[in-house]
Amino acid sequence: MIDISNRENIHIKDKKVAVLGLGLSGTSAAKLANHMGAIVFGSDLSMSEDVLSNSWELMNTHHIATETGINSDRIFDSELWVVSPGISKNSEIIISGQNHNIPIVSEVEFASWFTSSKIIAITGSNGKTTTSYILAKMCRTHKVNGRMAGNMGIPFSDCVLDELLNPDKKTTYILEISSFQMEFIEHFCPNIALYTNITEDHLDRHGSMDEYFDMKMKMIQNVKHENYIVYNGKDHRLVSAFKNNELYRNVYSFNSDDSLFKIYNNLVINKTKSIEFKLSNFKLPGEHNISNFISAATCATLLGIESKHIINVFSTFKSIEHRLEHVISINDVDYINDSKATNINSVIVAIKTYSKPIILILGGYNKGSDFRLLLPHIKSSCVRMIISYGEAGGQINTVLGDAVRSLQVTDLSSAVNQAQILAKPGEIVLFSPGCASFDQFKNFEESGKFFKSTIKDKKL
Ligand code: UMA
Ligand code: ADP
Repeated sequence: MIDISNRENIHIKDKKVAVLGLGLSGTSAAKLANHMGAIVFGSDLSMSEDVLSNSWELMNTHHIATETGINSDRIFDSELWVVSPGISKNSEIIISGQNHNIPIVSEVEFASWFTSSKIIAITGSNGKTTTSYILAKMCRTHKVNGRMAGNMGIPFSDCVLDELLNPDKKTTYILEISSFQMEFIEHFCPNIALYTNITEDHLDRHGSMDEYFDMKMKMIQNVKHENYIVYNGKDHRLVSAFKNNELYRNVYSFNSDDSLFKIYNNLVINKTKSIEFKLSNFKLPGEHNISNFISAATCATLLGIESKHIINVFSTFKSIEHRLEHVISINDVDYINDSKATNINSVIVAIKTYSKPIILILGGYNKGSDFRLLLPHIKSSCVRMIISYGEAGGQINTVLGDAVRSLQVTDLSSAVNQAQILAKPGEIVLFSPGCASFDQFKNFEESGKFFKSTIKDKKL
């Protein structure tokens, strides 16, 4: 077996490395392992078009052996497993790997062995992608080359391989980290770890909030005194984890009294007063996005990024697709695509953002969330009607149906149809599903694109 106990002493050259899962992460990890001289074997249970095409590329372009539609015994003839985030630590295959005493690491852990560039790791239940984009933009200066990677869709292994081929001393990784990616961490140690918030999500995989929180905390299991932790001072779980905790030395909160950035008189101001920025000048809607700007600016300040760059990003950063994205206005009805709102908290912040009457489209595949948590927020918001659809449609209708007018339909197409019929001038149709989209779509991008094209088609 490969000895992975000492990061400086890990050698994979000529060692047998199996990569489990040949989606985005697995394919990239296999290429990185191959580049490092390992004897790589890729294995994926599926025979989907994407997997077959990845497997073909690995075999034909990189001469890496793969198998699809099966995990054969060959994976046990390995000295290390690199696993994709989609494979749970509780799955049968992982348990058998552990029974064979095979060292198992996540793709992010694996990639981190081959770079010494700075890593800013961003996690939380919401705001990871938005904050990563904002921070990456702040980190594009003549001194720093901010590179985004991770859960937003760019495997870390891809970027590390690229860095090995094209070294650049200015590289700083802005890594979006999910709880799935932290299940098998050994040495991963970000220079700055940012926690946006922790609310209910992925309970179908993690089973309980405690387990989900523990996975998020694994991101800092190796931090040293010189590393920084930045956390949301309004999030009670994070406050109790970090406030006055002697385990961690360089801890900064945002959204609290002792933060580097404060909101005063409708301005965002930093401690040294080199930044004073009007809240009304931010181009992203919603209080939660101000929090995203401030948390990114806190990390940028700790990295030594000049104030002028931070201000420049404050004033120019526009929306990201699928997050409170204004699609179109038809007959004075605004259509908003928020398909990335796949948990309850993101729906709460979405409905708080608008002061016009809202027709809210909710539904899809429930990841174990409790829709009752939405009730008080629906009651105090401008939501005048809920249209629910998909696998979770019935559950949503039962839980929220008494609080507000509601209608249950089968699929997203019917939900959009009904919303278009029922919306009056001056109202908003908000697609903020609060669920995953897997029951009818491949992912949130596909459901968001479907929502947008359905509305635009109807306009013609
Ligand atoms: N597989 C097996 N055996 C199993 C389970 C899965 O072979 O027991 C195979 C599947 O057949 C599939 C492959 O593993 O072919 C998929 O691996 P994967 O699900 O890890 O998908 P990747 O394409 O590698 O994408 C992963 C992240 N996916 C998940 O966490 C589920 C992507 O996050 C991420 O963008 C990508 O790595 C690059 O880093 C997606 C996601 O949904 C967007 N993340 C969750 C979220 O944001 O809520 C956490
Ligand atoms: P993530 O990558 O954590 O899923 P995104 O930035 O992609 O986060 O946003 C996902 C959803 O959460 C969107 O609907 C967005 O409007 C909402 N959101 C963004 N930032 C925050 C935040 N700080 N707190 C709560 N919700 C947020």
